[in-house]
Amino acid sequence: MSTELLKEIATCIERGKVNAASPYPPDMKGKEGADELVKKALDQGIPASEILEKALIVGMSAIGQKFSRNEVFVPDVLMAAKAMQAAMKHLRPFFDSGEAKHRGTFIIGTVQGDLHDIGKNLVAMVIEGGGYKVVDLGVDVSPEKFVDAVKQNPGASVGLSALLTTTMINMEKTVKLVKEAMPGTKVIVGGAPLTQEFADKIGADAYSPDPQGALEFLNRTN
Ligand code: B1M
Repeated sequence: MSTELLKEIATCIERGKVNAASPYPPDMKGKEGADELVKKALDQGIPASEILEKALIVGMSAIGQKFSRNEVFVPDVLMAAKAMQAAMKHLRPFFDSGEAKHRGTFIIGTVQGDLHDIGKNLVAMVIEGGGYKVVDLGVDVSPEKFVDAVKQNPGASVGLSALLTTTMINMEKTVKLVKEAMPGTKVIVGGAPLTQEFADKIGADAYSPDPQGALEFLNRTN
């Protein structure tokens, strides 16, 4: 019974079915969505961590992998993220109170001078859907602000996003200062102009061209 409900929630996340009122996707019109089903699961006594692990992560991972394979596109991931936010609204209190545990903490931001945040937000949502606490520092984030966040969240991993060839060079200073302030901190970088070669050159621990790769890196290192 609970397995069926968790499967249904995973499908809602993957397909971007937010709630019963949402007409999207058309073939699920009129059916309950992530919002109602997660509440139902909690009312049935299913622990928040189990709902996260066996439903939200499953759904987000499925859409993330399809996005990596170019089988779905940005709007599909945005709808999945919307469904996930509706689900997380019910689960977040359990994580905030410490009753349920995150897999780790991920600090993310778009680097100094850069205002592009669509890709960064997608990465943040997939990582949150992967069971991590996400500290989103926003856009135009200075190296010092990343360092402060790392000091406030010991053990966290850091993600840097850049969309401009003129701002990707700001990543190098951020990687250097973060690693000086908190040696051992894992830093992953991404964004359209980046390459593995560039990531290696600036001393980042990893590069990913997409959100799923960033999540897989965190799962390997946390
Ligand atoms: Co700008 N812009 N833009 N822009 N913009 C680009 C990036 C550009 C390629 C357009 C072009 O000229 N063809 C060009 C950069 C050229 C270059 O540097 N080589 C450019 C420019 C020049 C500029 C301005 C300088 C324009 C001007 O004012 N003269 C200016 C700069 C402002 C600033 O940042 N200081 C500017 C402004 C803007 C808007 C504000 C209008 C808007 C941003 C709105 C916003 O983000 N809220 C904007 C947009 C929308 C774009 C394009 C059209 C789309 C970017 C986007 O959102 N893509 C872009 C052209 C293009 O890409 N076609 C362009 C969709 C998004 C899902 O993809 O961000 O790549 P992306 O993220 C991907 C991956 O890269 C990866 O995962 C995501 C999902 O797959 N990823 C990570 C991203 N971060 C990651 C981190 C990870 C892992 C993976 O780990 C931590």
